Amino acid sequence: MRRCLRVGQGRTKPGETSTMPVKVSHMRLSRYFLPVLKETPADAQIVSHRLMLRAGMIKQASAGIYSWLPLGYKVLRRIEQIVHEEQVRAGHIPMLMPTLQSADLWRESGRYDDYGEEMLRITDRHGRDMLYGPTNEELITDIFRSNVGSYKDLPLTLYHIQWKFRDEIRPRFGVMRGREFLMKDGYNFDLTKEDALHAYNRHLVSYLRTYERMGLQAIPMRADSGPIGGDNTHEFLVLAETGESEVFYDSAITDLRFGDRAIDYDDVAQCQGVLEEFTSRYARTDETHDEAVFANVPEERRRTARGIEVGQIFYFGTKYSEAMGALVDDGKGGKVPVHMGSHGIGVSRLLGAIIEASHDEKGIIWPEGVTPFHCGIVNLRQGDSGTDGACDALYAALTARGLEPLYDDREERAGAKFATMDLIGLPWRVTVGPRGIEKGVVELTSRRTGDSEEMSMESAVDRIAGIYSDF
Ligand code: 5CA
Repeated sequence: MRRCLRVGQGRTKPGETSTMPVKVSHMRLSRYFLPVLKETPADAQIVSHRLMLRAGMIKQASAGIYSWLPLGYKVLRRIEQIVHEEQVRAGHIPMLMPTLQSADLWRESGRYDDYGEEMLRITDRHGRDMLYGPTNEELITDIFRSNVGSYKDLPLTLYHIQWKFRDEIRPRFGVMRGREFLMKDGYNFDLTKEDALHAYNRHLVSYLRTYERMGLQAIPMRADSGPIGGDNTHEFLVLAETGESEVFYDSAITDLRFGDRAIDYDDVAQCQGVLEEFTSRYARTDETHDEAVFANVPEERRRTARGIEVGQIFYFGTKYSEAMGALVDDGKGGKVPVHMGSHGIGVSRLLGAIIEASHDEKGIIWPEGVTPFHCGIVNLRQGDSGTDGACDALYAALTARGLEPLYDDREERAGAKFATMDLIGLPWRVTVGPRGIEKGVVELTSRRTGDSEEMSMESAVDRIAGIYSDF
Protein backbone atom coordinates (compact mmCIF):
# COMPACT_ATOMS: atom_id res chain seq x y z
CA MET A 1 0.00 0.00 0.00
CA ARG A 2 1.37 3.31 -1.09
CA ARG A 3 0.11 5.49 1.71
CA CYS A 4 -0.13 3.05 4.56
CA LEU A 5 1.29 4.38 7.81
CA ARG A 6 3.37 1.74 9.57
CA VAL A 7 3.03 1.33 13.32
CA GLY A 8 5.26 3.83 15.10
CA GLN A 9 5.88 5.83 11.96
CA GLY A 10 5.15 9.53 12.32
CA ARG A 11 4.42 9.21 16.03
CA THR A 12 5.34 12.06 18.30
CA LYS A 13 7.37 11.25 21.41
CA PRO A 14 6.10 12.65 24.73
CA GLY A 15 7.07 16.28 25.12
CA GLU A 16 7.82 16.68 21.42
CA THR A 17 5.70 18.63 19.01
CA SER A 18 5.09 16.99 15.68
CA THR A 19 6.92 18.44 12.73
CA MET A 20 5.46 15.97 10.27
CA PRO A 21 3.39 17.99 7.78
CA VAL A 22 -0.11 16.67 7.29
CA LYS A 23 -0.50 16.39 3.56
CA VAL A 24 -4.08 16.49 2.39
CA SER A 25 -4.23 13.81 -0.25
CA HIS A 26 -5.33 15.09 -3.60
CA MET A 27 -8.88 14.06 -4.48
CA ARG A 28 -7.88 12.22 -7.56
CA LEU A 29 -10.32 9.74 -8.95
CA SER A 30 -7.48 7.29 -9.66
CA ARG A 31 -6.94 7.03 -5.91
CA TYR A 32 -10.51 7.46 -4.71
CA PHE A 33 -13.05 4.71 -4.08
CA LEU A 34 -15.94 5.30 -6.43
CA PRO A 35 -17.33 1.92 -7.47
CA VAL A 36 -19.76 3.10 -10.19
CA LEU A 37 -21.97 0.46 -11.77
CA LYS A 38 -22.36 0.21 -15.55
CA GLU A 39 -25.56 -1.77 -15.37
CA THR A 40 -28.81 -0.45 -13.97
CA PRO A 41 -29.54 -2.51 -10.85
CA ALA A 42 -32.63 -4.59 -11.60
CA ASP A 43 -34.06 -4.65 -8.08
CA ALA A 44 -34.10 -0.88 -7.54
CA GLN A 45 -37.56 0.44 -8.33
CA ILE A 46 -37.13 4.20 -8.08
CA VAL A 47 -34.67 6.52 -9.73
CA SER A 48 -32.95 7.78 -6.56
CA HIS A 49 -32.23 4.23 -5.41
CA ARG A 50 -30.91 3.26 -8.87
CA LEU A 51 -28.71 6.35 -9.06
CA MET A 52 -27.31 5.96 -5.54
CA LEU A 53 -26.29 2.39 -6.38
CA ARG A 54 -24.94 3.28 -9.83
CA ALA A 55 -22.98 6.26 -8.49
CA GLY A 56 -21.30 4.03 -5.89
CA MET A 57 -22.83 5.89 -2.94
CA ILE A 58 -24.32 3.01 -0.98
CA LYS A 59 -24.23 -0.76 -0.83
CA GLN A 60 -26.94 -2.83 0.73
CA ALA A 61 -25.69 -4.79 3.74
CA SER A 62 -29.01 -6.50 4.40
CA ALA A 63 -32.66 -5.60 3.83
CA GLY A 64 -33.10 -1.89 4.63
CA ILE A 65 -29.54 -1.57 5.98
CA TYR A 66 -26.81 0.13 3.97
CA SER A 67 -23.11 0.81 4.01
CA TRP A 68 -22.36 4.38 3.09
CA LEU A 69 -19.55 4.34 0.55
CA PRO A 70 -17.28 7.42 0.37
CA LEU A 71 -19.38 9.49 -2.05
CA GLY A 72 -22.66 8.76 -0.25
CA TYR A 73 -21.03 9.36 3.11
CA LYS A 74 -19.78 12.75 1.94
CA VAL A 75 -23.28 13.90 0.98
CA LEU A 76 -24.71 12.48 4.21
CA ARG A 77 -22.19 14.56 6.18
CA ARG A 78 -23.03 17.71 4.18
CA ILE A 79 -26.73 17.25 4.92
CA GLU A 80 -26.00 16.59 8.58
CA GLN A 81 -23.89 19.75 8.72
CA ILE A 82 -26.72 21.91 7.36
CA VAL A 83 -29.12 20.37 9.88
CA HIS A 84 -26.69 21.11 12.72
CA GLU A 85 -26.11 24.70 11.59
CA GLU A 86 -29.81 25.47 11.36
CA GLN A 87 -30.63 23.82 14.69
CA VAL A 88 -27.90 25.71 16.49
CA ARG A 89 -29.03 28.93 14.79
CA ALA A 90 -32.49 28.34 16.26
CA GLY A 91 -30.97 28.03 19.74
CA HIS A 92 -31.18 24.25 20.03
CA ILE A 93 -28.39 22.34 21.76
CA PRO A 94 -26.60 19.35 20.17
CA MET A 95 -25.80 16.20 22.12
CA LEU A 96 -25.62 12.46 21.45
CA MET A 97 -27.65 9.62 22.93
CA PRO A 98 -26.92 5.93 22.34
CA THR A 99 -28.60 3.68 19.79
CA LEU A 100 -29.31 0.90 22.31
CA GLN A 101 -31.79 1.66 25.07
CA SER A 102 -33.12 -0.13 28.11
CA ALA A 103 -36.67 -1.48 27.82
CA ASP A 104 -37.43 -0.27 31.35
CA LEU A 105 -37.80 3.35 30.28
CA TRP A 106 -40.23 2.32 27.57
CA ARG A 107 -42.25 0.36 30.09
CA GLU A 108 -42.60 3.56 32.11
CA SER A 109 -44.11 5.46 29.20
CA GLY A 110 -46.24 2.48 28.23
CA ARG A 111 -44.78 2.34 24.73
CA TYR A 112 -42.81 -0.90 25.16
CA ASP A 113 -45.94 -2.89 24.42
CA ASP A 114 -47.59 -0.32 22.14
CA TYR A 115 -44.74 -0.01 19.66
CA GLY A 116 -45.24 -3.48 18.26
CA GLU A 117 -43.24 -5.36 15.64
CA GLU A 118 -41.37 -2.29 14.38
CA MET A 119 -39.25 -2.26 17.52
CA LEU A 120 -36.10 -4.39 17.37
CA ARG A 121 -35.85 -6.05 20.77
CA ILE A 122 -32.60 -7.47 22.08
CA THR A 123 -31.69 -9.34 25.25
CA ASP A 124 -28.21 -8.81 26.69
CA ARG A 125 -26.09 -11.49 28.40
CA HIS A 126 -27.65 -10.70 31.78
CA GLY A 127 -31.10 -11.31 30.41
CA ARG A 128 -31.99 -7.60 30.38
CA ASP A 129 -34.42 -6.38 27.75
CA MET A 130 -32.88 -3.82 25.45
CA LEU A 131 -33.98 -2.28 22.19
CA TYR A 132 -32.44 -0.47 19.25
CA GLY A 133 -34.02 3.00 19.55
CA PRO A 134 -36.67 3.87 16.97
CA THR A 135 -36.87 7.36 18.57
CA ASN A 136 -35.78 8.91 21.88
CA GLU A 137 -38.64 10.53 23.80
CA GLU A 138 -38.15 8.22 26.80
CA LEU A 139 -34.37 8.54 26.99
CA ILE A 140 -34.40 12.32 26.77
CA THR A 141 -37.22 12.60 29.31
CA ASP A 142 -35.13 10.50 31.69
CA ILE A 143 -32.12 12.79 31.18
CA PHE A 144 -34.33 15.79 31.77
CA ARG A 145 -36.00 14.53 34.96
CA SER A 146 -32.63 13.53 36.45
CA ASN A 147 -31.10 16.96 35.91
CA VAL A 148 -33.72 19.68 35.67
CA GLY A 149 -36.08 20.60 38.47
CA SER A 150 -36.87 24.27 38.04
CA TYR A 151 -38.72 26.52 35.62
CA LYS A 152 -35.57 28.68 35.71
CA ASP A 153 -33.80 26.14 33.49
CA LEU A 154 -36.50 26.40 30.83
CA PRO A 155 -36.96 26.75 27.93
CA LEU A 156 -34.66 23.95 26.80
CA THR A 157 -34.36 22.20 23.45
CA LEU A 158 -31.89 19.36 23.04
CA TYR A 159 -31.30 17.41 19.85
CA HIS A 160 -29.06 14.77 18.35
CA ILE A 161 -28.38 13.16 15.01
CA GLN A 162 -28.24 9.43 15.54
CA TRP A 163 -29.01 6.14 13.82
CA LYS A 164 -32.45 4.70 14.44
CA PHE A 165 -33.84 1.27 13.79
CA ARG A 166 -37.41 0.47 12.81
CA ASP A 167 -38.07 -3.06 11.69
CA GLU A 168 -40.21 -1.90 8.79
CA ILE A 169 -42.29 -4.68 7.32
CA ARG A 170 -41.40 -3.60 3.79
CA PRO A 171 -38.11 -1.71 3.65
CA ARG A 172 -37.86 -0.35 0.12
CA PHE A 173 -36.62 2.35 -2.18
CA GLY A 174 -33.11 2.24 -0.74
CA VAL A 175 -32.44 4.84 1.94
CA MET A 176 -35.95 6.20 1.52
CA ARG A 177 -37.56 3.56 3.72
CA GLY A 178 -34.73 1.87 5.52
CA ARG A 179 -34.72 -0.19 8.66
CA GLU A 180 -31.58 1.53 9.93
CA PHE A 181 -31.67 5.24 9.12
CA LEU A 182 -30.13 8.50 10.31
CA MET A 183 -32.49 10.94 11.97
CA LYS A 184 -32.17 14.29 13.62
CA ASP A 185 -34.51 14.25 16.59
CA GLY A 186 -34.98 17.23 18.85
CA TYR A 187 -36.99 17.60 22.05
CA ASN A 188 -38.27 20.80 23.63
CA PHE A 189 -39.08 21.25 27.33
CA ASP A 190 -41.21 24.23 28.31
CA LEU A 191 -43.14 25.41 31.32
CA THR A 192 -46.37 26.25 29.51
CA LYS A 193 -48.27 25.20 26.45
CA GLU A 194 -47.70 28.67 24.92
CA ASP A 195 -43.94 28.34 25.32
CA ALA A 196 -44.02 24.84 23.84
CA LEU A 197 -45.99 26.11 20.86
CA HIS A 198 -43.32 28.74 20.31
CA ALA A 199 -40.76 25.91 20.28
CA TYR A 200 -42.97 24.16 17.71
CA ASN A 201 -43.02 27.30 15.56
CA ARG A 202 -39.26 27.74 15.92
CA HIS A 203 -38.80 24.23 14.59
CA LEU A 204 -41.11 24.91 11.69
CA VAL A 205 -39.10 27.99 10.71
CA SER A 206 -35.74 26.26 11.11
CA TYR A 207 -36.96 23.37 8.96
CA LEU A 208 -38.05 25.71 6.16
CA ARG A 209 -34.53 27.16 6.15
CA THR A 210 -32.90 23.75 6.37
CA TYR A 211 -34.68 22.25 3.37
CA GLU A 212 -34.27 25.36 1.24
CA ARG A 213 -30.52 25.28 1.85
CA MET A 214 -30.57 21.78 0.40
CA GLY A 215 -32.29 23.03 -2.74
CA LEU A 216 -35.61 21.47 -1.72
CA GLN A 217 -39.11 22.75 -1.35
CA ALA A 218 -40.65 20.87 1.57
CA ILE A 219 -44.26 21.83 2.32
CA PRO A 220 -45.58 21.63 5.90
CA MET A 221 -48.81 19.62 5.85
CA ARG A 222 -51.23 18.72 8.59
CA ALA A 223 -50.68 15.11 9.53
CA ASP A 224 -51.43 12.36 12.01
CA SER A 225 -49.20 11.87 15.05
CA GLY A 226 -49.15 8.03 15.06
CA PRO A 227 -47.23 6.36 17.92
CA ILE A 228 -45.51 9.61 18.99
CA GLY A 229 -48.84 11.06 20.21
CA GLY A 230 -50.35 14.56 20.45
CA ASP A 231 -52.76 16.55 18.25
CA ASN A 232 -50.47 19.20 16.91
CA THR A 233 -48.27 17.89 14.14
CA HIS A 234 -47.03 18.82 10.69
CA GLU A 235 -45.15 16.69 8.22
CA PHE A 236 -42.80 18.29 5.69
CA LEU A 237 -43.30 16.87 2.22
CA VAL A 238 -41.26 17.09 -0.94
CA LEU A 239 -43.55 16.63 -3.92
CA ALA A 240 -42.43 13.65 -6.04
CA GLU A 241 -44.26 11.03 -8.07
CA THR A 242 -42.45 8.27 -6.20
CA GLY A 243 -43.42 9.61 -2.78
CA GLU A 244 -45.11 7.20 -0.42
CA SER A 245 -47.68 9.66 0.93
CA GLU A 246 -50.77 10.87 -0.87
CA VAL A 247 -51.18 14.61 -0.38
CA PHE A 248 -53.87 17.21 -1.07
CA TYR A 249 -53.03 20.90 -1.31
CA ASP A 250 -53.83 24.34 -2.60
CA SER A 251 -51.31 24.99 -5.40
CA ALA A 252 -50.80 28.56 -4.10
CA ILE A 253 -48.67 27.08 -1.34
CA THR A 254 -45.96 26.10 -3.83
CA ASP A 255 -45.27 29.81 -4.48
CA LEU A 256 -44.09 30.35 -0.90
CA ARG A 257 -40.36 30.61 -0.20
CA PHE A 258 -38.69 31.39 3.08
CA GLY A 259 -35.64 32.80 1.29
CA ASP A 260 -32.96 34.72 3.15
CA ARG A 261 -35.27 36.87 5.27
CA ALA A 262 -33.95 37.74 8.72
CA ILE A 263 -35.43 35.80 11.58
CA ASP A 264 -35.17 36.27 15.33
CA TYR A 265 -35.93 32.90 16.88
CA ASP A 266 -36.78 34.52 20.21
CA ASP A 267 -39.44 36.67 18.58
CA VAL A 268 -42.67 34.82 19.35
CA ALA A 269 -44.85 36.90 17.03
CA GLN A 270 -42.44 36.63 14.11
CA CYS A 271 -42.21 32.82 14.36
CA GLN A 272 -46.00 32.58 14.72
CA GLY A 273 -46.34 34.78 11.63
CA VAL A 274 -44.18 32.41 9.59
CA LEU A 275 -46.21 29.42 10.79
CA GLU A 276 -49.43 31.15 9.75
CA GLU A 277 -48.03 32.13 6.37
CA PHE A 278 -46.92 28.57 5.60
CA THR A 279 -49.86 26.66 7.10
CA SER A 280 -52.92 28.75 6.33
CA ARG A 281 -53.44 27.22 2.87
CA TYR A 282 -54.92 23.77 2.58
CA ALA A 283 -52.16 21.14 2.65
CA ARG A 284 -52.79 17.75 4.23
CA THR A 285 -51.69 14.17 4.01
CA ASP A 286 -54.31 11.50 3.35
CA GLU A 287 -54.50 10.75 7.09
CA THR A 288 -56.08 14.12 7.84
CA HIS A 289 -57.54 14.98 4.43
CA ASP A 290 -61.08 16.33 4.56
CA GLU A 291 -62.97 16.56 1.23
CA ALA A 292 -65.48 19.06 2.63
CA VAL A 293 -62.76 21.54 3.64
CA PHE A 294 -60.76 20.89 0.46
CA ALA A 295 -63.85 21.86 -1.56
CA ASN A 296 -63.40 25.46 -0.33
CA VAL A 297 -60.14 25.73 -2.29
CA PRO A 298 -60.85 27.17 -5.78
CA GLU A 299 -61.06 24.19 -8.13
CA GLU A 300 -58.22 25.28 -10.41
CA ARG A 301 -55.86 25.33 -7.41
CA ARG A 302 -56.84 21.94 -5.94
CA ARG A 303 -54.03 19.41 -6.33
CA THR A 304 -53.71 15.74 -5.44
CA ALA A 305 -50.17 14.45 -5.63
CA ARG A 306 -47.58 12.28 -3.96
CA GLY A 307 -44.89 13.40 -1.54
CA ILE A 308 -41.82 12.24 0.38
CA GLU A 309 -41.98 12.94 4.10
CA VAL A 310 -38.62 14.45 5.06
CA GLY A 311 -39.52 15.65 8.54
CA GLN A 312 -42.22 15.91 11.16
CA ILE A 313 -42.80 18.15 14.16
CA PHE A 314 -45.00 17.29 17.14
CA TYR A 315 -46.37 19.04 20.20
CA PHE A 316 -47.66 16.41 22.61
CA GLY A 317 -47.97 18.35 25.85
CA THR A 318 -47.37 16.39 29.03
CA LYS A 319 -47.80 12.85 27.65
CA TYR A 320 -44.27 11.71 28.55
CA SER A 321 -43.53 14.11 31.39
CA GLU A 322 -46.61 12.91 33.31
CA ALA A 323 -46.00 9.23 32.66
CA MET A 324 -42.33 9.51 33.61
CA GLY A 325 -42.49 12.14 36.34
CA ALA A 326 -40.60 14.95 34.57
CA LEU A 327 -41.80 17.75 36.85
CA VAL A 328 -40.45 21.22 37.52
CA ASP A 329 -40.95 23.71 40.27
CA ASP A 330 -43.23 26.35 38.67
CA GLY A 331 -42.00 29.28 40.83
CA LYS A 332 -45.37 29.49 42.60
CA GLY A 333 -44.76 26.72 45.07
CA GLY A 334 -46.09 23.93 42.86
CA LYS A 335 -44.60 21.16 40.73
CA VAL A 336 -45.89 20.76 37.21
CA PRO A 337 -45.16 18.36 34.34
CA VAL A 338 -43.24 20.04 31.50
CA HIS A 339 -44.75 20.59 28.08
CA MET A 340 -42.86 18.78 25.39
CA GLY A 341 -42.64 18.25 21.68
CA SER A 342 -40.38 16.24 19.40
CA HIS A 343 -39.13 17.17 16.00
CA GLY A 344 -37.55 14.87 13.43
CA ILE A 345 -35.67 15.22 10.16
CA GLY A 346 -35.00 12.17 8.00
CA VAL A 347 -31.32 12.87 7.36
CA SER A 348 -30.52 9.72 5.35
CA ARG A 349 -33.89 9.79 3.57
CA LEU A 350 -33.07 13.31 2.38
CA LEU A 351 -30.43 11.97 -0.01
CA GLY A 352 -33.13 10.01 -1.81
CA ALA A 353 -35.55 12.94 -1.72
CA ILE A 354 -32.99 15.36 -3.17
CA ILE A 355 -32.14 12.96 -6.00
CA GLU A 356 -35.83 12.33 -6.77
CA ALA A 357 -36.25 16.11 -7.07
CA SER A 358 -33.01 16.76 -8.97
CA HIS A 359 -31.80 14.37 -11.68
CA ASP A 360 -32.01 13.76 -15.42
CA GLU A 361 -31.50 10.75 -17.67
CA LYS A 362 -27.71 10.98 -17.27
CA GLY A 363 -27.65 10.97 -13.50
CA ILE A 364 -27.82 13.04 -10.35
CA ILE A 365 -27.73 16.86 -10.32
CA TRP A 366 -26.64 17.93 -6.82
CA PRO A 367 -27.83 21.29 -5.55
CA GLU A 368 -24.77 23.37 -4.59
CA GLY A 369 -25.72 23.22 -0.90
CA VAL A 370 -25.15 19.48 -0.58
CA THR A 371 -22.84 18.48 -3.41
CA PRO A 372 -20.09 16.02 -2.37
CA PHE A 373 -17.44 17.99 -4.32
CA HIS A 374 -17.76 21.57 -5.47
CA CYS A 375 -16.69 20.78 -9.00
CA GLY A 376 -15.12 18.15 -11.17
CA ILE A 377 -11.92 18.52 -13.18
CA VAL A 378 -11.73 16.47 -16.36
CA ASN A 379 -8.35 16.07 -18.00
CA LEU A 380 -8.95 15.23 -21.65
CA ARG A 381 -5.40 13.99 -22.29
CA GLN A 382 -4.04 12.31 -19.22
CA GLY A 383 -0.26 11.94 -19.37
CA ASP A 384 0.23 15.05 -21.51
CA SER A 385 2.51 17.35 -19.58
CA GLY A 386 0.52 20.45 -20.65
CA THR A 387 -2.91 19.25 -19.51
CA ASP A 388 -1.53 17.44 -16.45
CA GLY A 389 0.26 20.59 -15.32
CA ALA A 390 -2.79 22.77 -15.96
CA CYS A 391 -5.03 20.37 -13.98
CA ASP A 392 -2.59 20.37 -11.06
CA ALA A 393 -2.50 24.17 -11.10
CA LEU A 394 -6.30 24.34 -11.29
CA TYR A 395 -6.61 21.89 -8.42
CA ALA A 396 -4.22 23.94 -6.30
CA ALA A 397 -6.01 27.21 -7.13
CA LEU A 398 -9.43 25.78 -6.22
CA THR A 399 -8.28 24.24 -2.95
CA ALA A 400 -6.50 27.50 -2.05
CA ARG A 401 -9.94 29.15 -2.22
CA GLY A 402 -11.37 26.58 0.20
CA LEU A 403 -13.07 24.53 -2.51
CA GLU A 404 -12.98 20.77 -2.88
CA PRO A 405 -12.67 19.56 -6.47
CA LEU A 406 -12.71 15.96 -7.66
CA TYR A 407 -10.07 15.49 -10.34
CA ASP A 408 -10.67 12.71 -12.87
CA ASP A 409 -7.07 11.79 -13.62
CA ARG A 410 -7.80 8.29 -14.90
CA GLU A 411 -6.45 7.00 -18.21
CA GLU A 412 -9.92 6.95 -19.72
CA ARG A 413 -11.63 8.22 -22.85
CA ALA A 414 -13.19 11.67 -22.58
CA GLY A 415 -16.65 10.14 -23.07
CA ALA A 416 -16.24 7.83 -20.10
CA LYS A 417 -15.01 10.70 -17.91
CA PHE A 418 -17.96 12.90 -18.85
CA ALA A 419 -20.40 10.04 -18.22
CA THR A 420 -18.99 9.49 -14.72
CA MET A 421 -19.17 13.20 -13.90
CA ASP A 422 -22.75 13.40 -15.18
CA LEU A 423 -23.73 10.31 -13.18
CA ILE A 424 -22.30 11.53 -9.87
CA GLY A 425 -23.84 14.92 -10.49
CA LEU A 426 -21.29 17.56 -9.44
CA PRO A 427 -22.95 20.88 -10.34
CA TRP A 428 -19.88 22.29 -12.12
CA ARG A 429 -17.23 20.72 -14.32
CA VAL A 430 -13.99 22.21 -15.61
CA THR A 431 -12.67 20.50 -18.72
CA VAL A 432 -8.99 20.86 -19.54
CA GLY A 433 -7.84 19.82 -23.03
CA PRO A 434 -4.79 20.40 -25.22
CA ARG A 435 -6.59 22.76 -27.61
CA GLY A 436 -7.83 24.93 -24.76
CA ILE A 437 -4.37 25.04 -23.22
CA GLU A 438 -3.00 26.42 -26.51
CA LYS A 439 -5.60 29.21 -26.38
CA GLY A 440 -5.11 29.72 -22.64
CA VAL A 441 -8.64 28.61 -21.73
CA VAL A 442 -10.54 25.89 -19.91
CA GLU A 443 -14.21 25.04 -20.29
CA LEU A 444 -16.70 25.54 -17.44
CA THR A 445 -19.90 23.49 -17.74
CA SER A 446 -23.07 23.60 -15.68
CA ARG A 447 -24.44 20.13 -14.94
CA ARG A 448 -27.98 21.51 -14.62
CA THR A 449 -28.23 23.43 -17.90
CA GLY A 450 -25.46 21.73 -19.85
CA ASP A 451 -24.20 25.18 -20.89
CA SER A 452 -20.45 25.51 -21.41
CA GLU A 453 -18.27 28.58 -21.51
CA GLU A 454 -14.58 28.99 -22.30
CA MET A 455 -12.55 31.22 -20.01
CA SER A 456 -9.15 31.56 -18.43
CA MET A 457 -8.34 29.26 -15.57
CA GLU A 458 -8.32 32.22 -13.16
CA SER A 459 -11.80 33.27 -14.27
CA ALA A 460 -13.11 29.72 -13.84
CA VAL A 461 -11.75 29.60 -10.28
CA ASP A 462 -13.26 33.02 -9.52
CA ARG A 463 -16.58 32.01 -10.98
CA ILE A 464 -16.79 28.79 -8.96
CA ALA A 465 -15.66 30.49 -5.75
CA GLY A 466 -18.31 33.18 -6.36
CA ILE A 467 -21.07 30.61 -6.83
CA TYR A 468 -20.23 28.87 -3.56
CA SER A 469 -19.82 32.04 -1.55
CA ASP A 470 -23.62 31.97 -1.14
CA PHE A 471 -23.70 28.44 0.32
N1 5CA B 1 -39.74 11.29 17.56
C1 5CA B 1 -40.34 11.87 16.38
C2 5CA B 1 -39.73 13.15 16.02
S1 5CA B 1 -38.13 13.30 16.52
C3 5CA B 1 -40.25 10.89 15.23
O1 5CA B 1 -39.72 9.80 15.36
N2 5CA B 1 -40.78 11.28 14.10
S2 5CA B 1 -40.97 10.46 12.77
O2 5CA B 1 -41.39 9.13 13.05
O3 5CA B 1 -41.82 11.21 11.93
O4 5CA B 1 -39.58 10.35 12.07
C4 5CA B 1 -38.90 11.53 11.70
C5 5CA B 1 -38.43 11.46 10.26
O5 5CA B 1 -37.57 10.34 10.07
C6 5CA B 1 -39.55 11.22 9.25
O6 5CA B 1 -40.17 12.44 8.90
C7 5CA B 1 -38.80 10.62 8.08
O7 5CA B 1 -38.26 11.64 7.27
C8 5CA B 1 -37.69 9.87 8.75
N3 5CA B 1 -37.98 8.41 8.75
C9 5CA B 1 -38.93 7.76 9.46
N4 5CA B 1 -38.92 6.44 9.19
C10 5CA B 1 -37.92 6.25 8.27
C11 5CA B 1 -37.41 5.11 7.59
N5 5CA B 1 -37.89 3.89 7.81
N6 5CA B 1 -36.38 5.27 6.73
C12 5CA B 1 -35.86 6.52 6.52
N7 5CA B 1 -36.31 7.62 7.14
C13 5CA B 1 -37.32 7.50 7.99
